[in-house]
Amino acid sequence: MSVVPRRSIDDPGLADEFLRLVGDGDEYGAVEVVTALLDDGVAPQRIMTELIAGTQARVGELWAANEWSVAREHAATAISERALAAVAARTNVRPTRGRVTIACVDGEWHALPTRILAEMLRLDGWRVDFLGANVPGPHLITHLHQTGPDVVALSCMIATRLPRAHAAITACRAAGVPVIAGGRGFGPGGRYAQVLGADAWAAGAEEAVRRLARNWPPHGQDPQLSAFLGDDEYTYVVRNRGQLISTAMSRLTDAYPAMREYNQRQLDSTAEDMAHIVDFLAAALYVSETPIFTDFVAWTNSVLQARGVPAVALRVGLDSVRSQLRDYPRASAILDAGAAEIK
Ligand code: B12
Repeated sequence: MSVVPRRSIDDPGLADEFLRLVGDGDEYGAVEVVTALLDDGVAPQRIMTELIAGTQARVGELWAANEWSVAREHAATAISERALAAVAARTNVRPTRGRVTIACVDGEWHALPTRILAEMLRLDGWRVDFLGANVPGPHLITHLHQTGPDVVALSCMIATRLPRAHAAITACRAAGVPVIAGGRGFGPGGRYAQVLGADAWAAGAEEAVRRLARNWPPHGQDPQLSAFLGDDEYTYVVRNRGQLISTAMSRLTDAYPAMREYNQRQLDSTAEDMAHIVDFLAAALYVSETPIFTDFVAWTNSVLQARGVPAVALRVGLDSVRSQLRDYPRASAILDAGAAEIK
């Protein structure tokens, strides 16, 4: 009789093996690993939060360090999704708790973290309506009216989506459904979630499971509800987004002559970076939190440096937006704080 070695999630080398499988596009291999772990009695929750989520974080680091291409990251994520689906297919828990709607805010494409959350809540006995990526606010509200959930779990992984998250949170609460927020877009410790009026925040799926199992809905102090936090500076930046980006692009070409040699792909990605500068600035103005912008600049600086782009290019990019916003003191101060991040 052959003895198949038992697999433990704590095996040294397992995380590297799984990373290699997703990085090589080995879908069957990745599914075999998670299936073998389930066969050996490893809790599905641990496979999802430790192995799959942990691997995705490493995928992100490899992409940011320019070691993996965007295509390799996309392929790896698709395989992680497949492995997650294989784990979910092996579990079957009858709902014993309430009903939860899970959605990514408008313009938010990071669906995998919410998929993990969905499976974790299902395993804890929730009936889950998983709406996935990029859910426009009005459609979310229609869904709530049709299904009557006890809670909405709203994800925002990128801070640029915070104004939309605020609109969604406000609309859900106005429809009488409390909101738990999550995702790194809500900032360290979820501090922006509180500013935007969410009823609760959780750092990850495990914490969300615990949070929703106890004392839900929350009976704490009602956070202040306001439909809109933007001021005239925020409104100006959002209304003139296209103009700010295109003017910045032409000023950038004058100030940074190396750009004249750029091919179309390089020009496109520079335009994308300029768009991010404007969008993160708008989010920082909306929430009145400079760190939203400074964290983004520090992160962009490291990503660009990993790709051999000199720091001066980002500095010039910030200047070319700032010179258009001289009459806007809050925006200028945020841009200055961003520039100070570029070492
Ligand atoms: C895969 C991926 C993508 C894929 C997503 C595909 C998909 N189907 O999900 C695609 C290609 C679409 C993508 C696009 C972008 N991405 Co991306 N992406 C990632 C990556 C590599 C993995 C994401 C993931 O699955 N993580 C695994 C999960 C499980 O990790 P987690 O965050 O710990 O998840 C927990 C919590 O977030 C929490 N949670 C999440 N939502 C909610 C909701 C509730 C209610 C609760 C309670 C909890 C909760 O629970 C989760 C489970 O425990 C991350 C890197 C990373 N470290 O995460 C970057 C990352 C998130 N992306 C990033 C960026 C910048 C982008 C882009 C802007 C890139 C670009 N230049 O276009 C775009 C933005 C698209 C958009 N508007 O949404 C940055 C964000 C940095 C920042 N400044 O905030 C990251 C961190 C990469 C990096 N290392 O820098 N991305």
